Parts: sequence; C-alpha cells; structure tokens
Amino acid sequence: MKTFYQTLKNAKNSGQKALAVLLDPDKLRDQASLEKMMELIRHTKVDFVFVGGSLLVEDNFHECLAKIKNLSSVPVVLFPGSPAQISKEADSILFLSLISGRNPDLLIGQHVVAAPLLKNMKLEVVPTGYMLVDCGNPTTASYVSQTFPIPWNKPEIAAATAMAGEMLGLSLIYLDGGSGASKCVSESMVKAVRSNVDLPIIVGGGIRDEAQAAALYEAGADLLVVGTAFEEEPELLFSISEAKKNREV
Ligand code: 1GP
Repeated sequence: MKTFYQTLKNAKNSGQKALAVLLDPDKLRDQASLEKMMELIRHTKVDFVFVGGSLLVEDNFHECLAKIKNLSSVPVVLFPGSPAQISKEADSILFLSLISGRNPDLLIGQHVVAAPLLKNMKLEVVPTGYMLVDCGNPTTASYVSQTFPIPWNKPEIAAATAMAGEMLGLSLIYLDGGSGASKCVSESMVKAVRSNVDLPIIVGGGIRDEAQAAALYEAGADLLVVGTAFEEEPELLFSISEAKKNREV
C-alpha cells in the first residue's frame, strides 16, 4: 500500500483530488453498521479513512480502529484529539500542531508526550499545520482546544498562518471548520492559502454535498474530509465523491 503522504503529494502534483471519510469511534458501536460503512467506502472513490475525534468518551478506540483497519482497502490515518489516540494499528498519523491557536500544549506539549511512543512504531508521521476556522457555530474542537478559531471572513489570517506553518517545516495544512460545522471553510480562504503555500491542503468541516466539494476542490483543496454527512446519510458519499470524478488519485 502506498503511504498516505506520498499518495497525497503525487495527487497534488498531477492536479488530482482526494477524498477522506472521518470515522468517529464513539459513533461506531455496532459491528453491522461499521461493516456497512466500510463496504460503502470500498465502493466509492474514497482514498483514505481518517479515525479520531477531539473528545472521545467511549472506551472502544483501539478495538474499533483494529476493525476499521481490517475492513479497509485504503490507508487508515489517525486524526488524533490526544496522545491516547495513538495506535500501531493505523498506517499513518497526522502529527497535528494547532497553529491557528495559542495553546502551547497543542503546539508542542502533547507532541513531547507522543514522540517517544511514535518513535517505536512503524506509523508514518505527517507533521500537519492544523487550523481551526470559525464556520458559524462553536465546535467541540474549538471548545476542547480552548483556542479561538480564525474568523471565517479573514482569508489573509489563514494565509499568513499557513505560510508560517510552511516556513516552520510542516508538511501539510489542514483547514477545519470542525465536525458538524454549519457551513464550510470559504472558497476565498482556501484560494488565499493555495496561492501562498506549496504544501498539500486538506479541508474539512461541514461538507454536505457535491457542489460544496467541487467548489473547495476548485479553490485549491487537495483532500476533502467528510464526517458528519457520512454518519447521518452514508449514501451521500456517492454524490460527494462525484466532485472528484476525472481527478482520481
Ligand atoms: C472534522 O473535518 C472534519 O474535523 C469533518 O467535519 O464532520 O463536519 O464532516 P464534518
């Protein structure tokens, strides 16, 4: 299996687009629905499965991850809310620095805790500049991180933050409205970041239909992440994945 990051970079370099589904282990308690979701993922144009959450309250993370890995034909990428969500069962991990915020624990503190664990695992570690954007409603991510998201209508702040992330040597930029955001990150923000950094750009939060996905790809996103829409109506994945038609990895 190709690595997550190399696949994404190859896609970006050839103008193709990628799609990830975010699975929240708290919402995957029964085996039958997990199997159905994974089957749907296999039959659509999903390139990666992300697993994680800002706040997980059930004690099933590792067990759930092992099941997902077993049923997945694409790389499984950890999108961790804390070092407790590190597992050797996955293929890759987004090593997230919350560069939109000023909480030192999420800029370097938790990384120090996680680094020795990761050093002894075969996981692909991908340094990621994670940026929360205010997309209309307070999200678990902004509350739990105790940070202010970037205002929705301030693309220049997002661009400057992403530039700093690139200059600091990060490998990816992730613009996130947070799970269940009432609107997506704006196209003008994605465009502003795209025109100022060369890194692959992930966009997530509030993506619910093909038109939104197509607009975000057009603005410069390389990888879109869909979570809530898939949980609420798994069949939506078919139409959302149409947005990357003819741009497959
Ligand atoms: C959240 O980007 C992800 O971190 C996905 O958001 O659940 O709103 O699709 P949604």
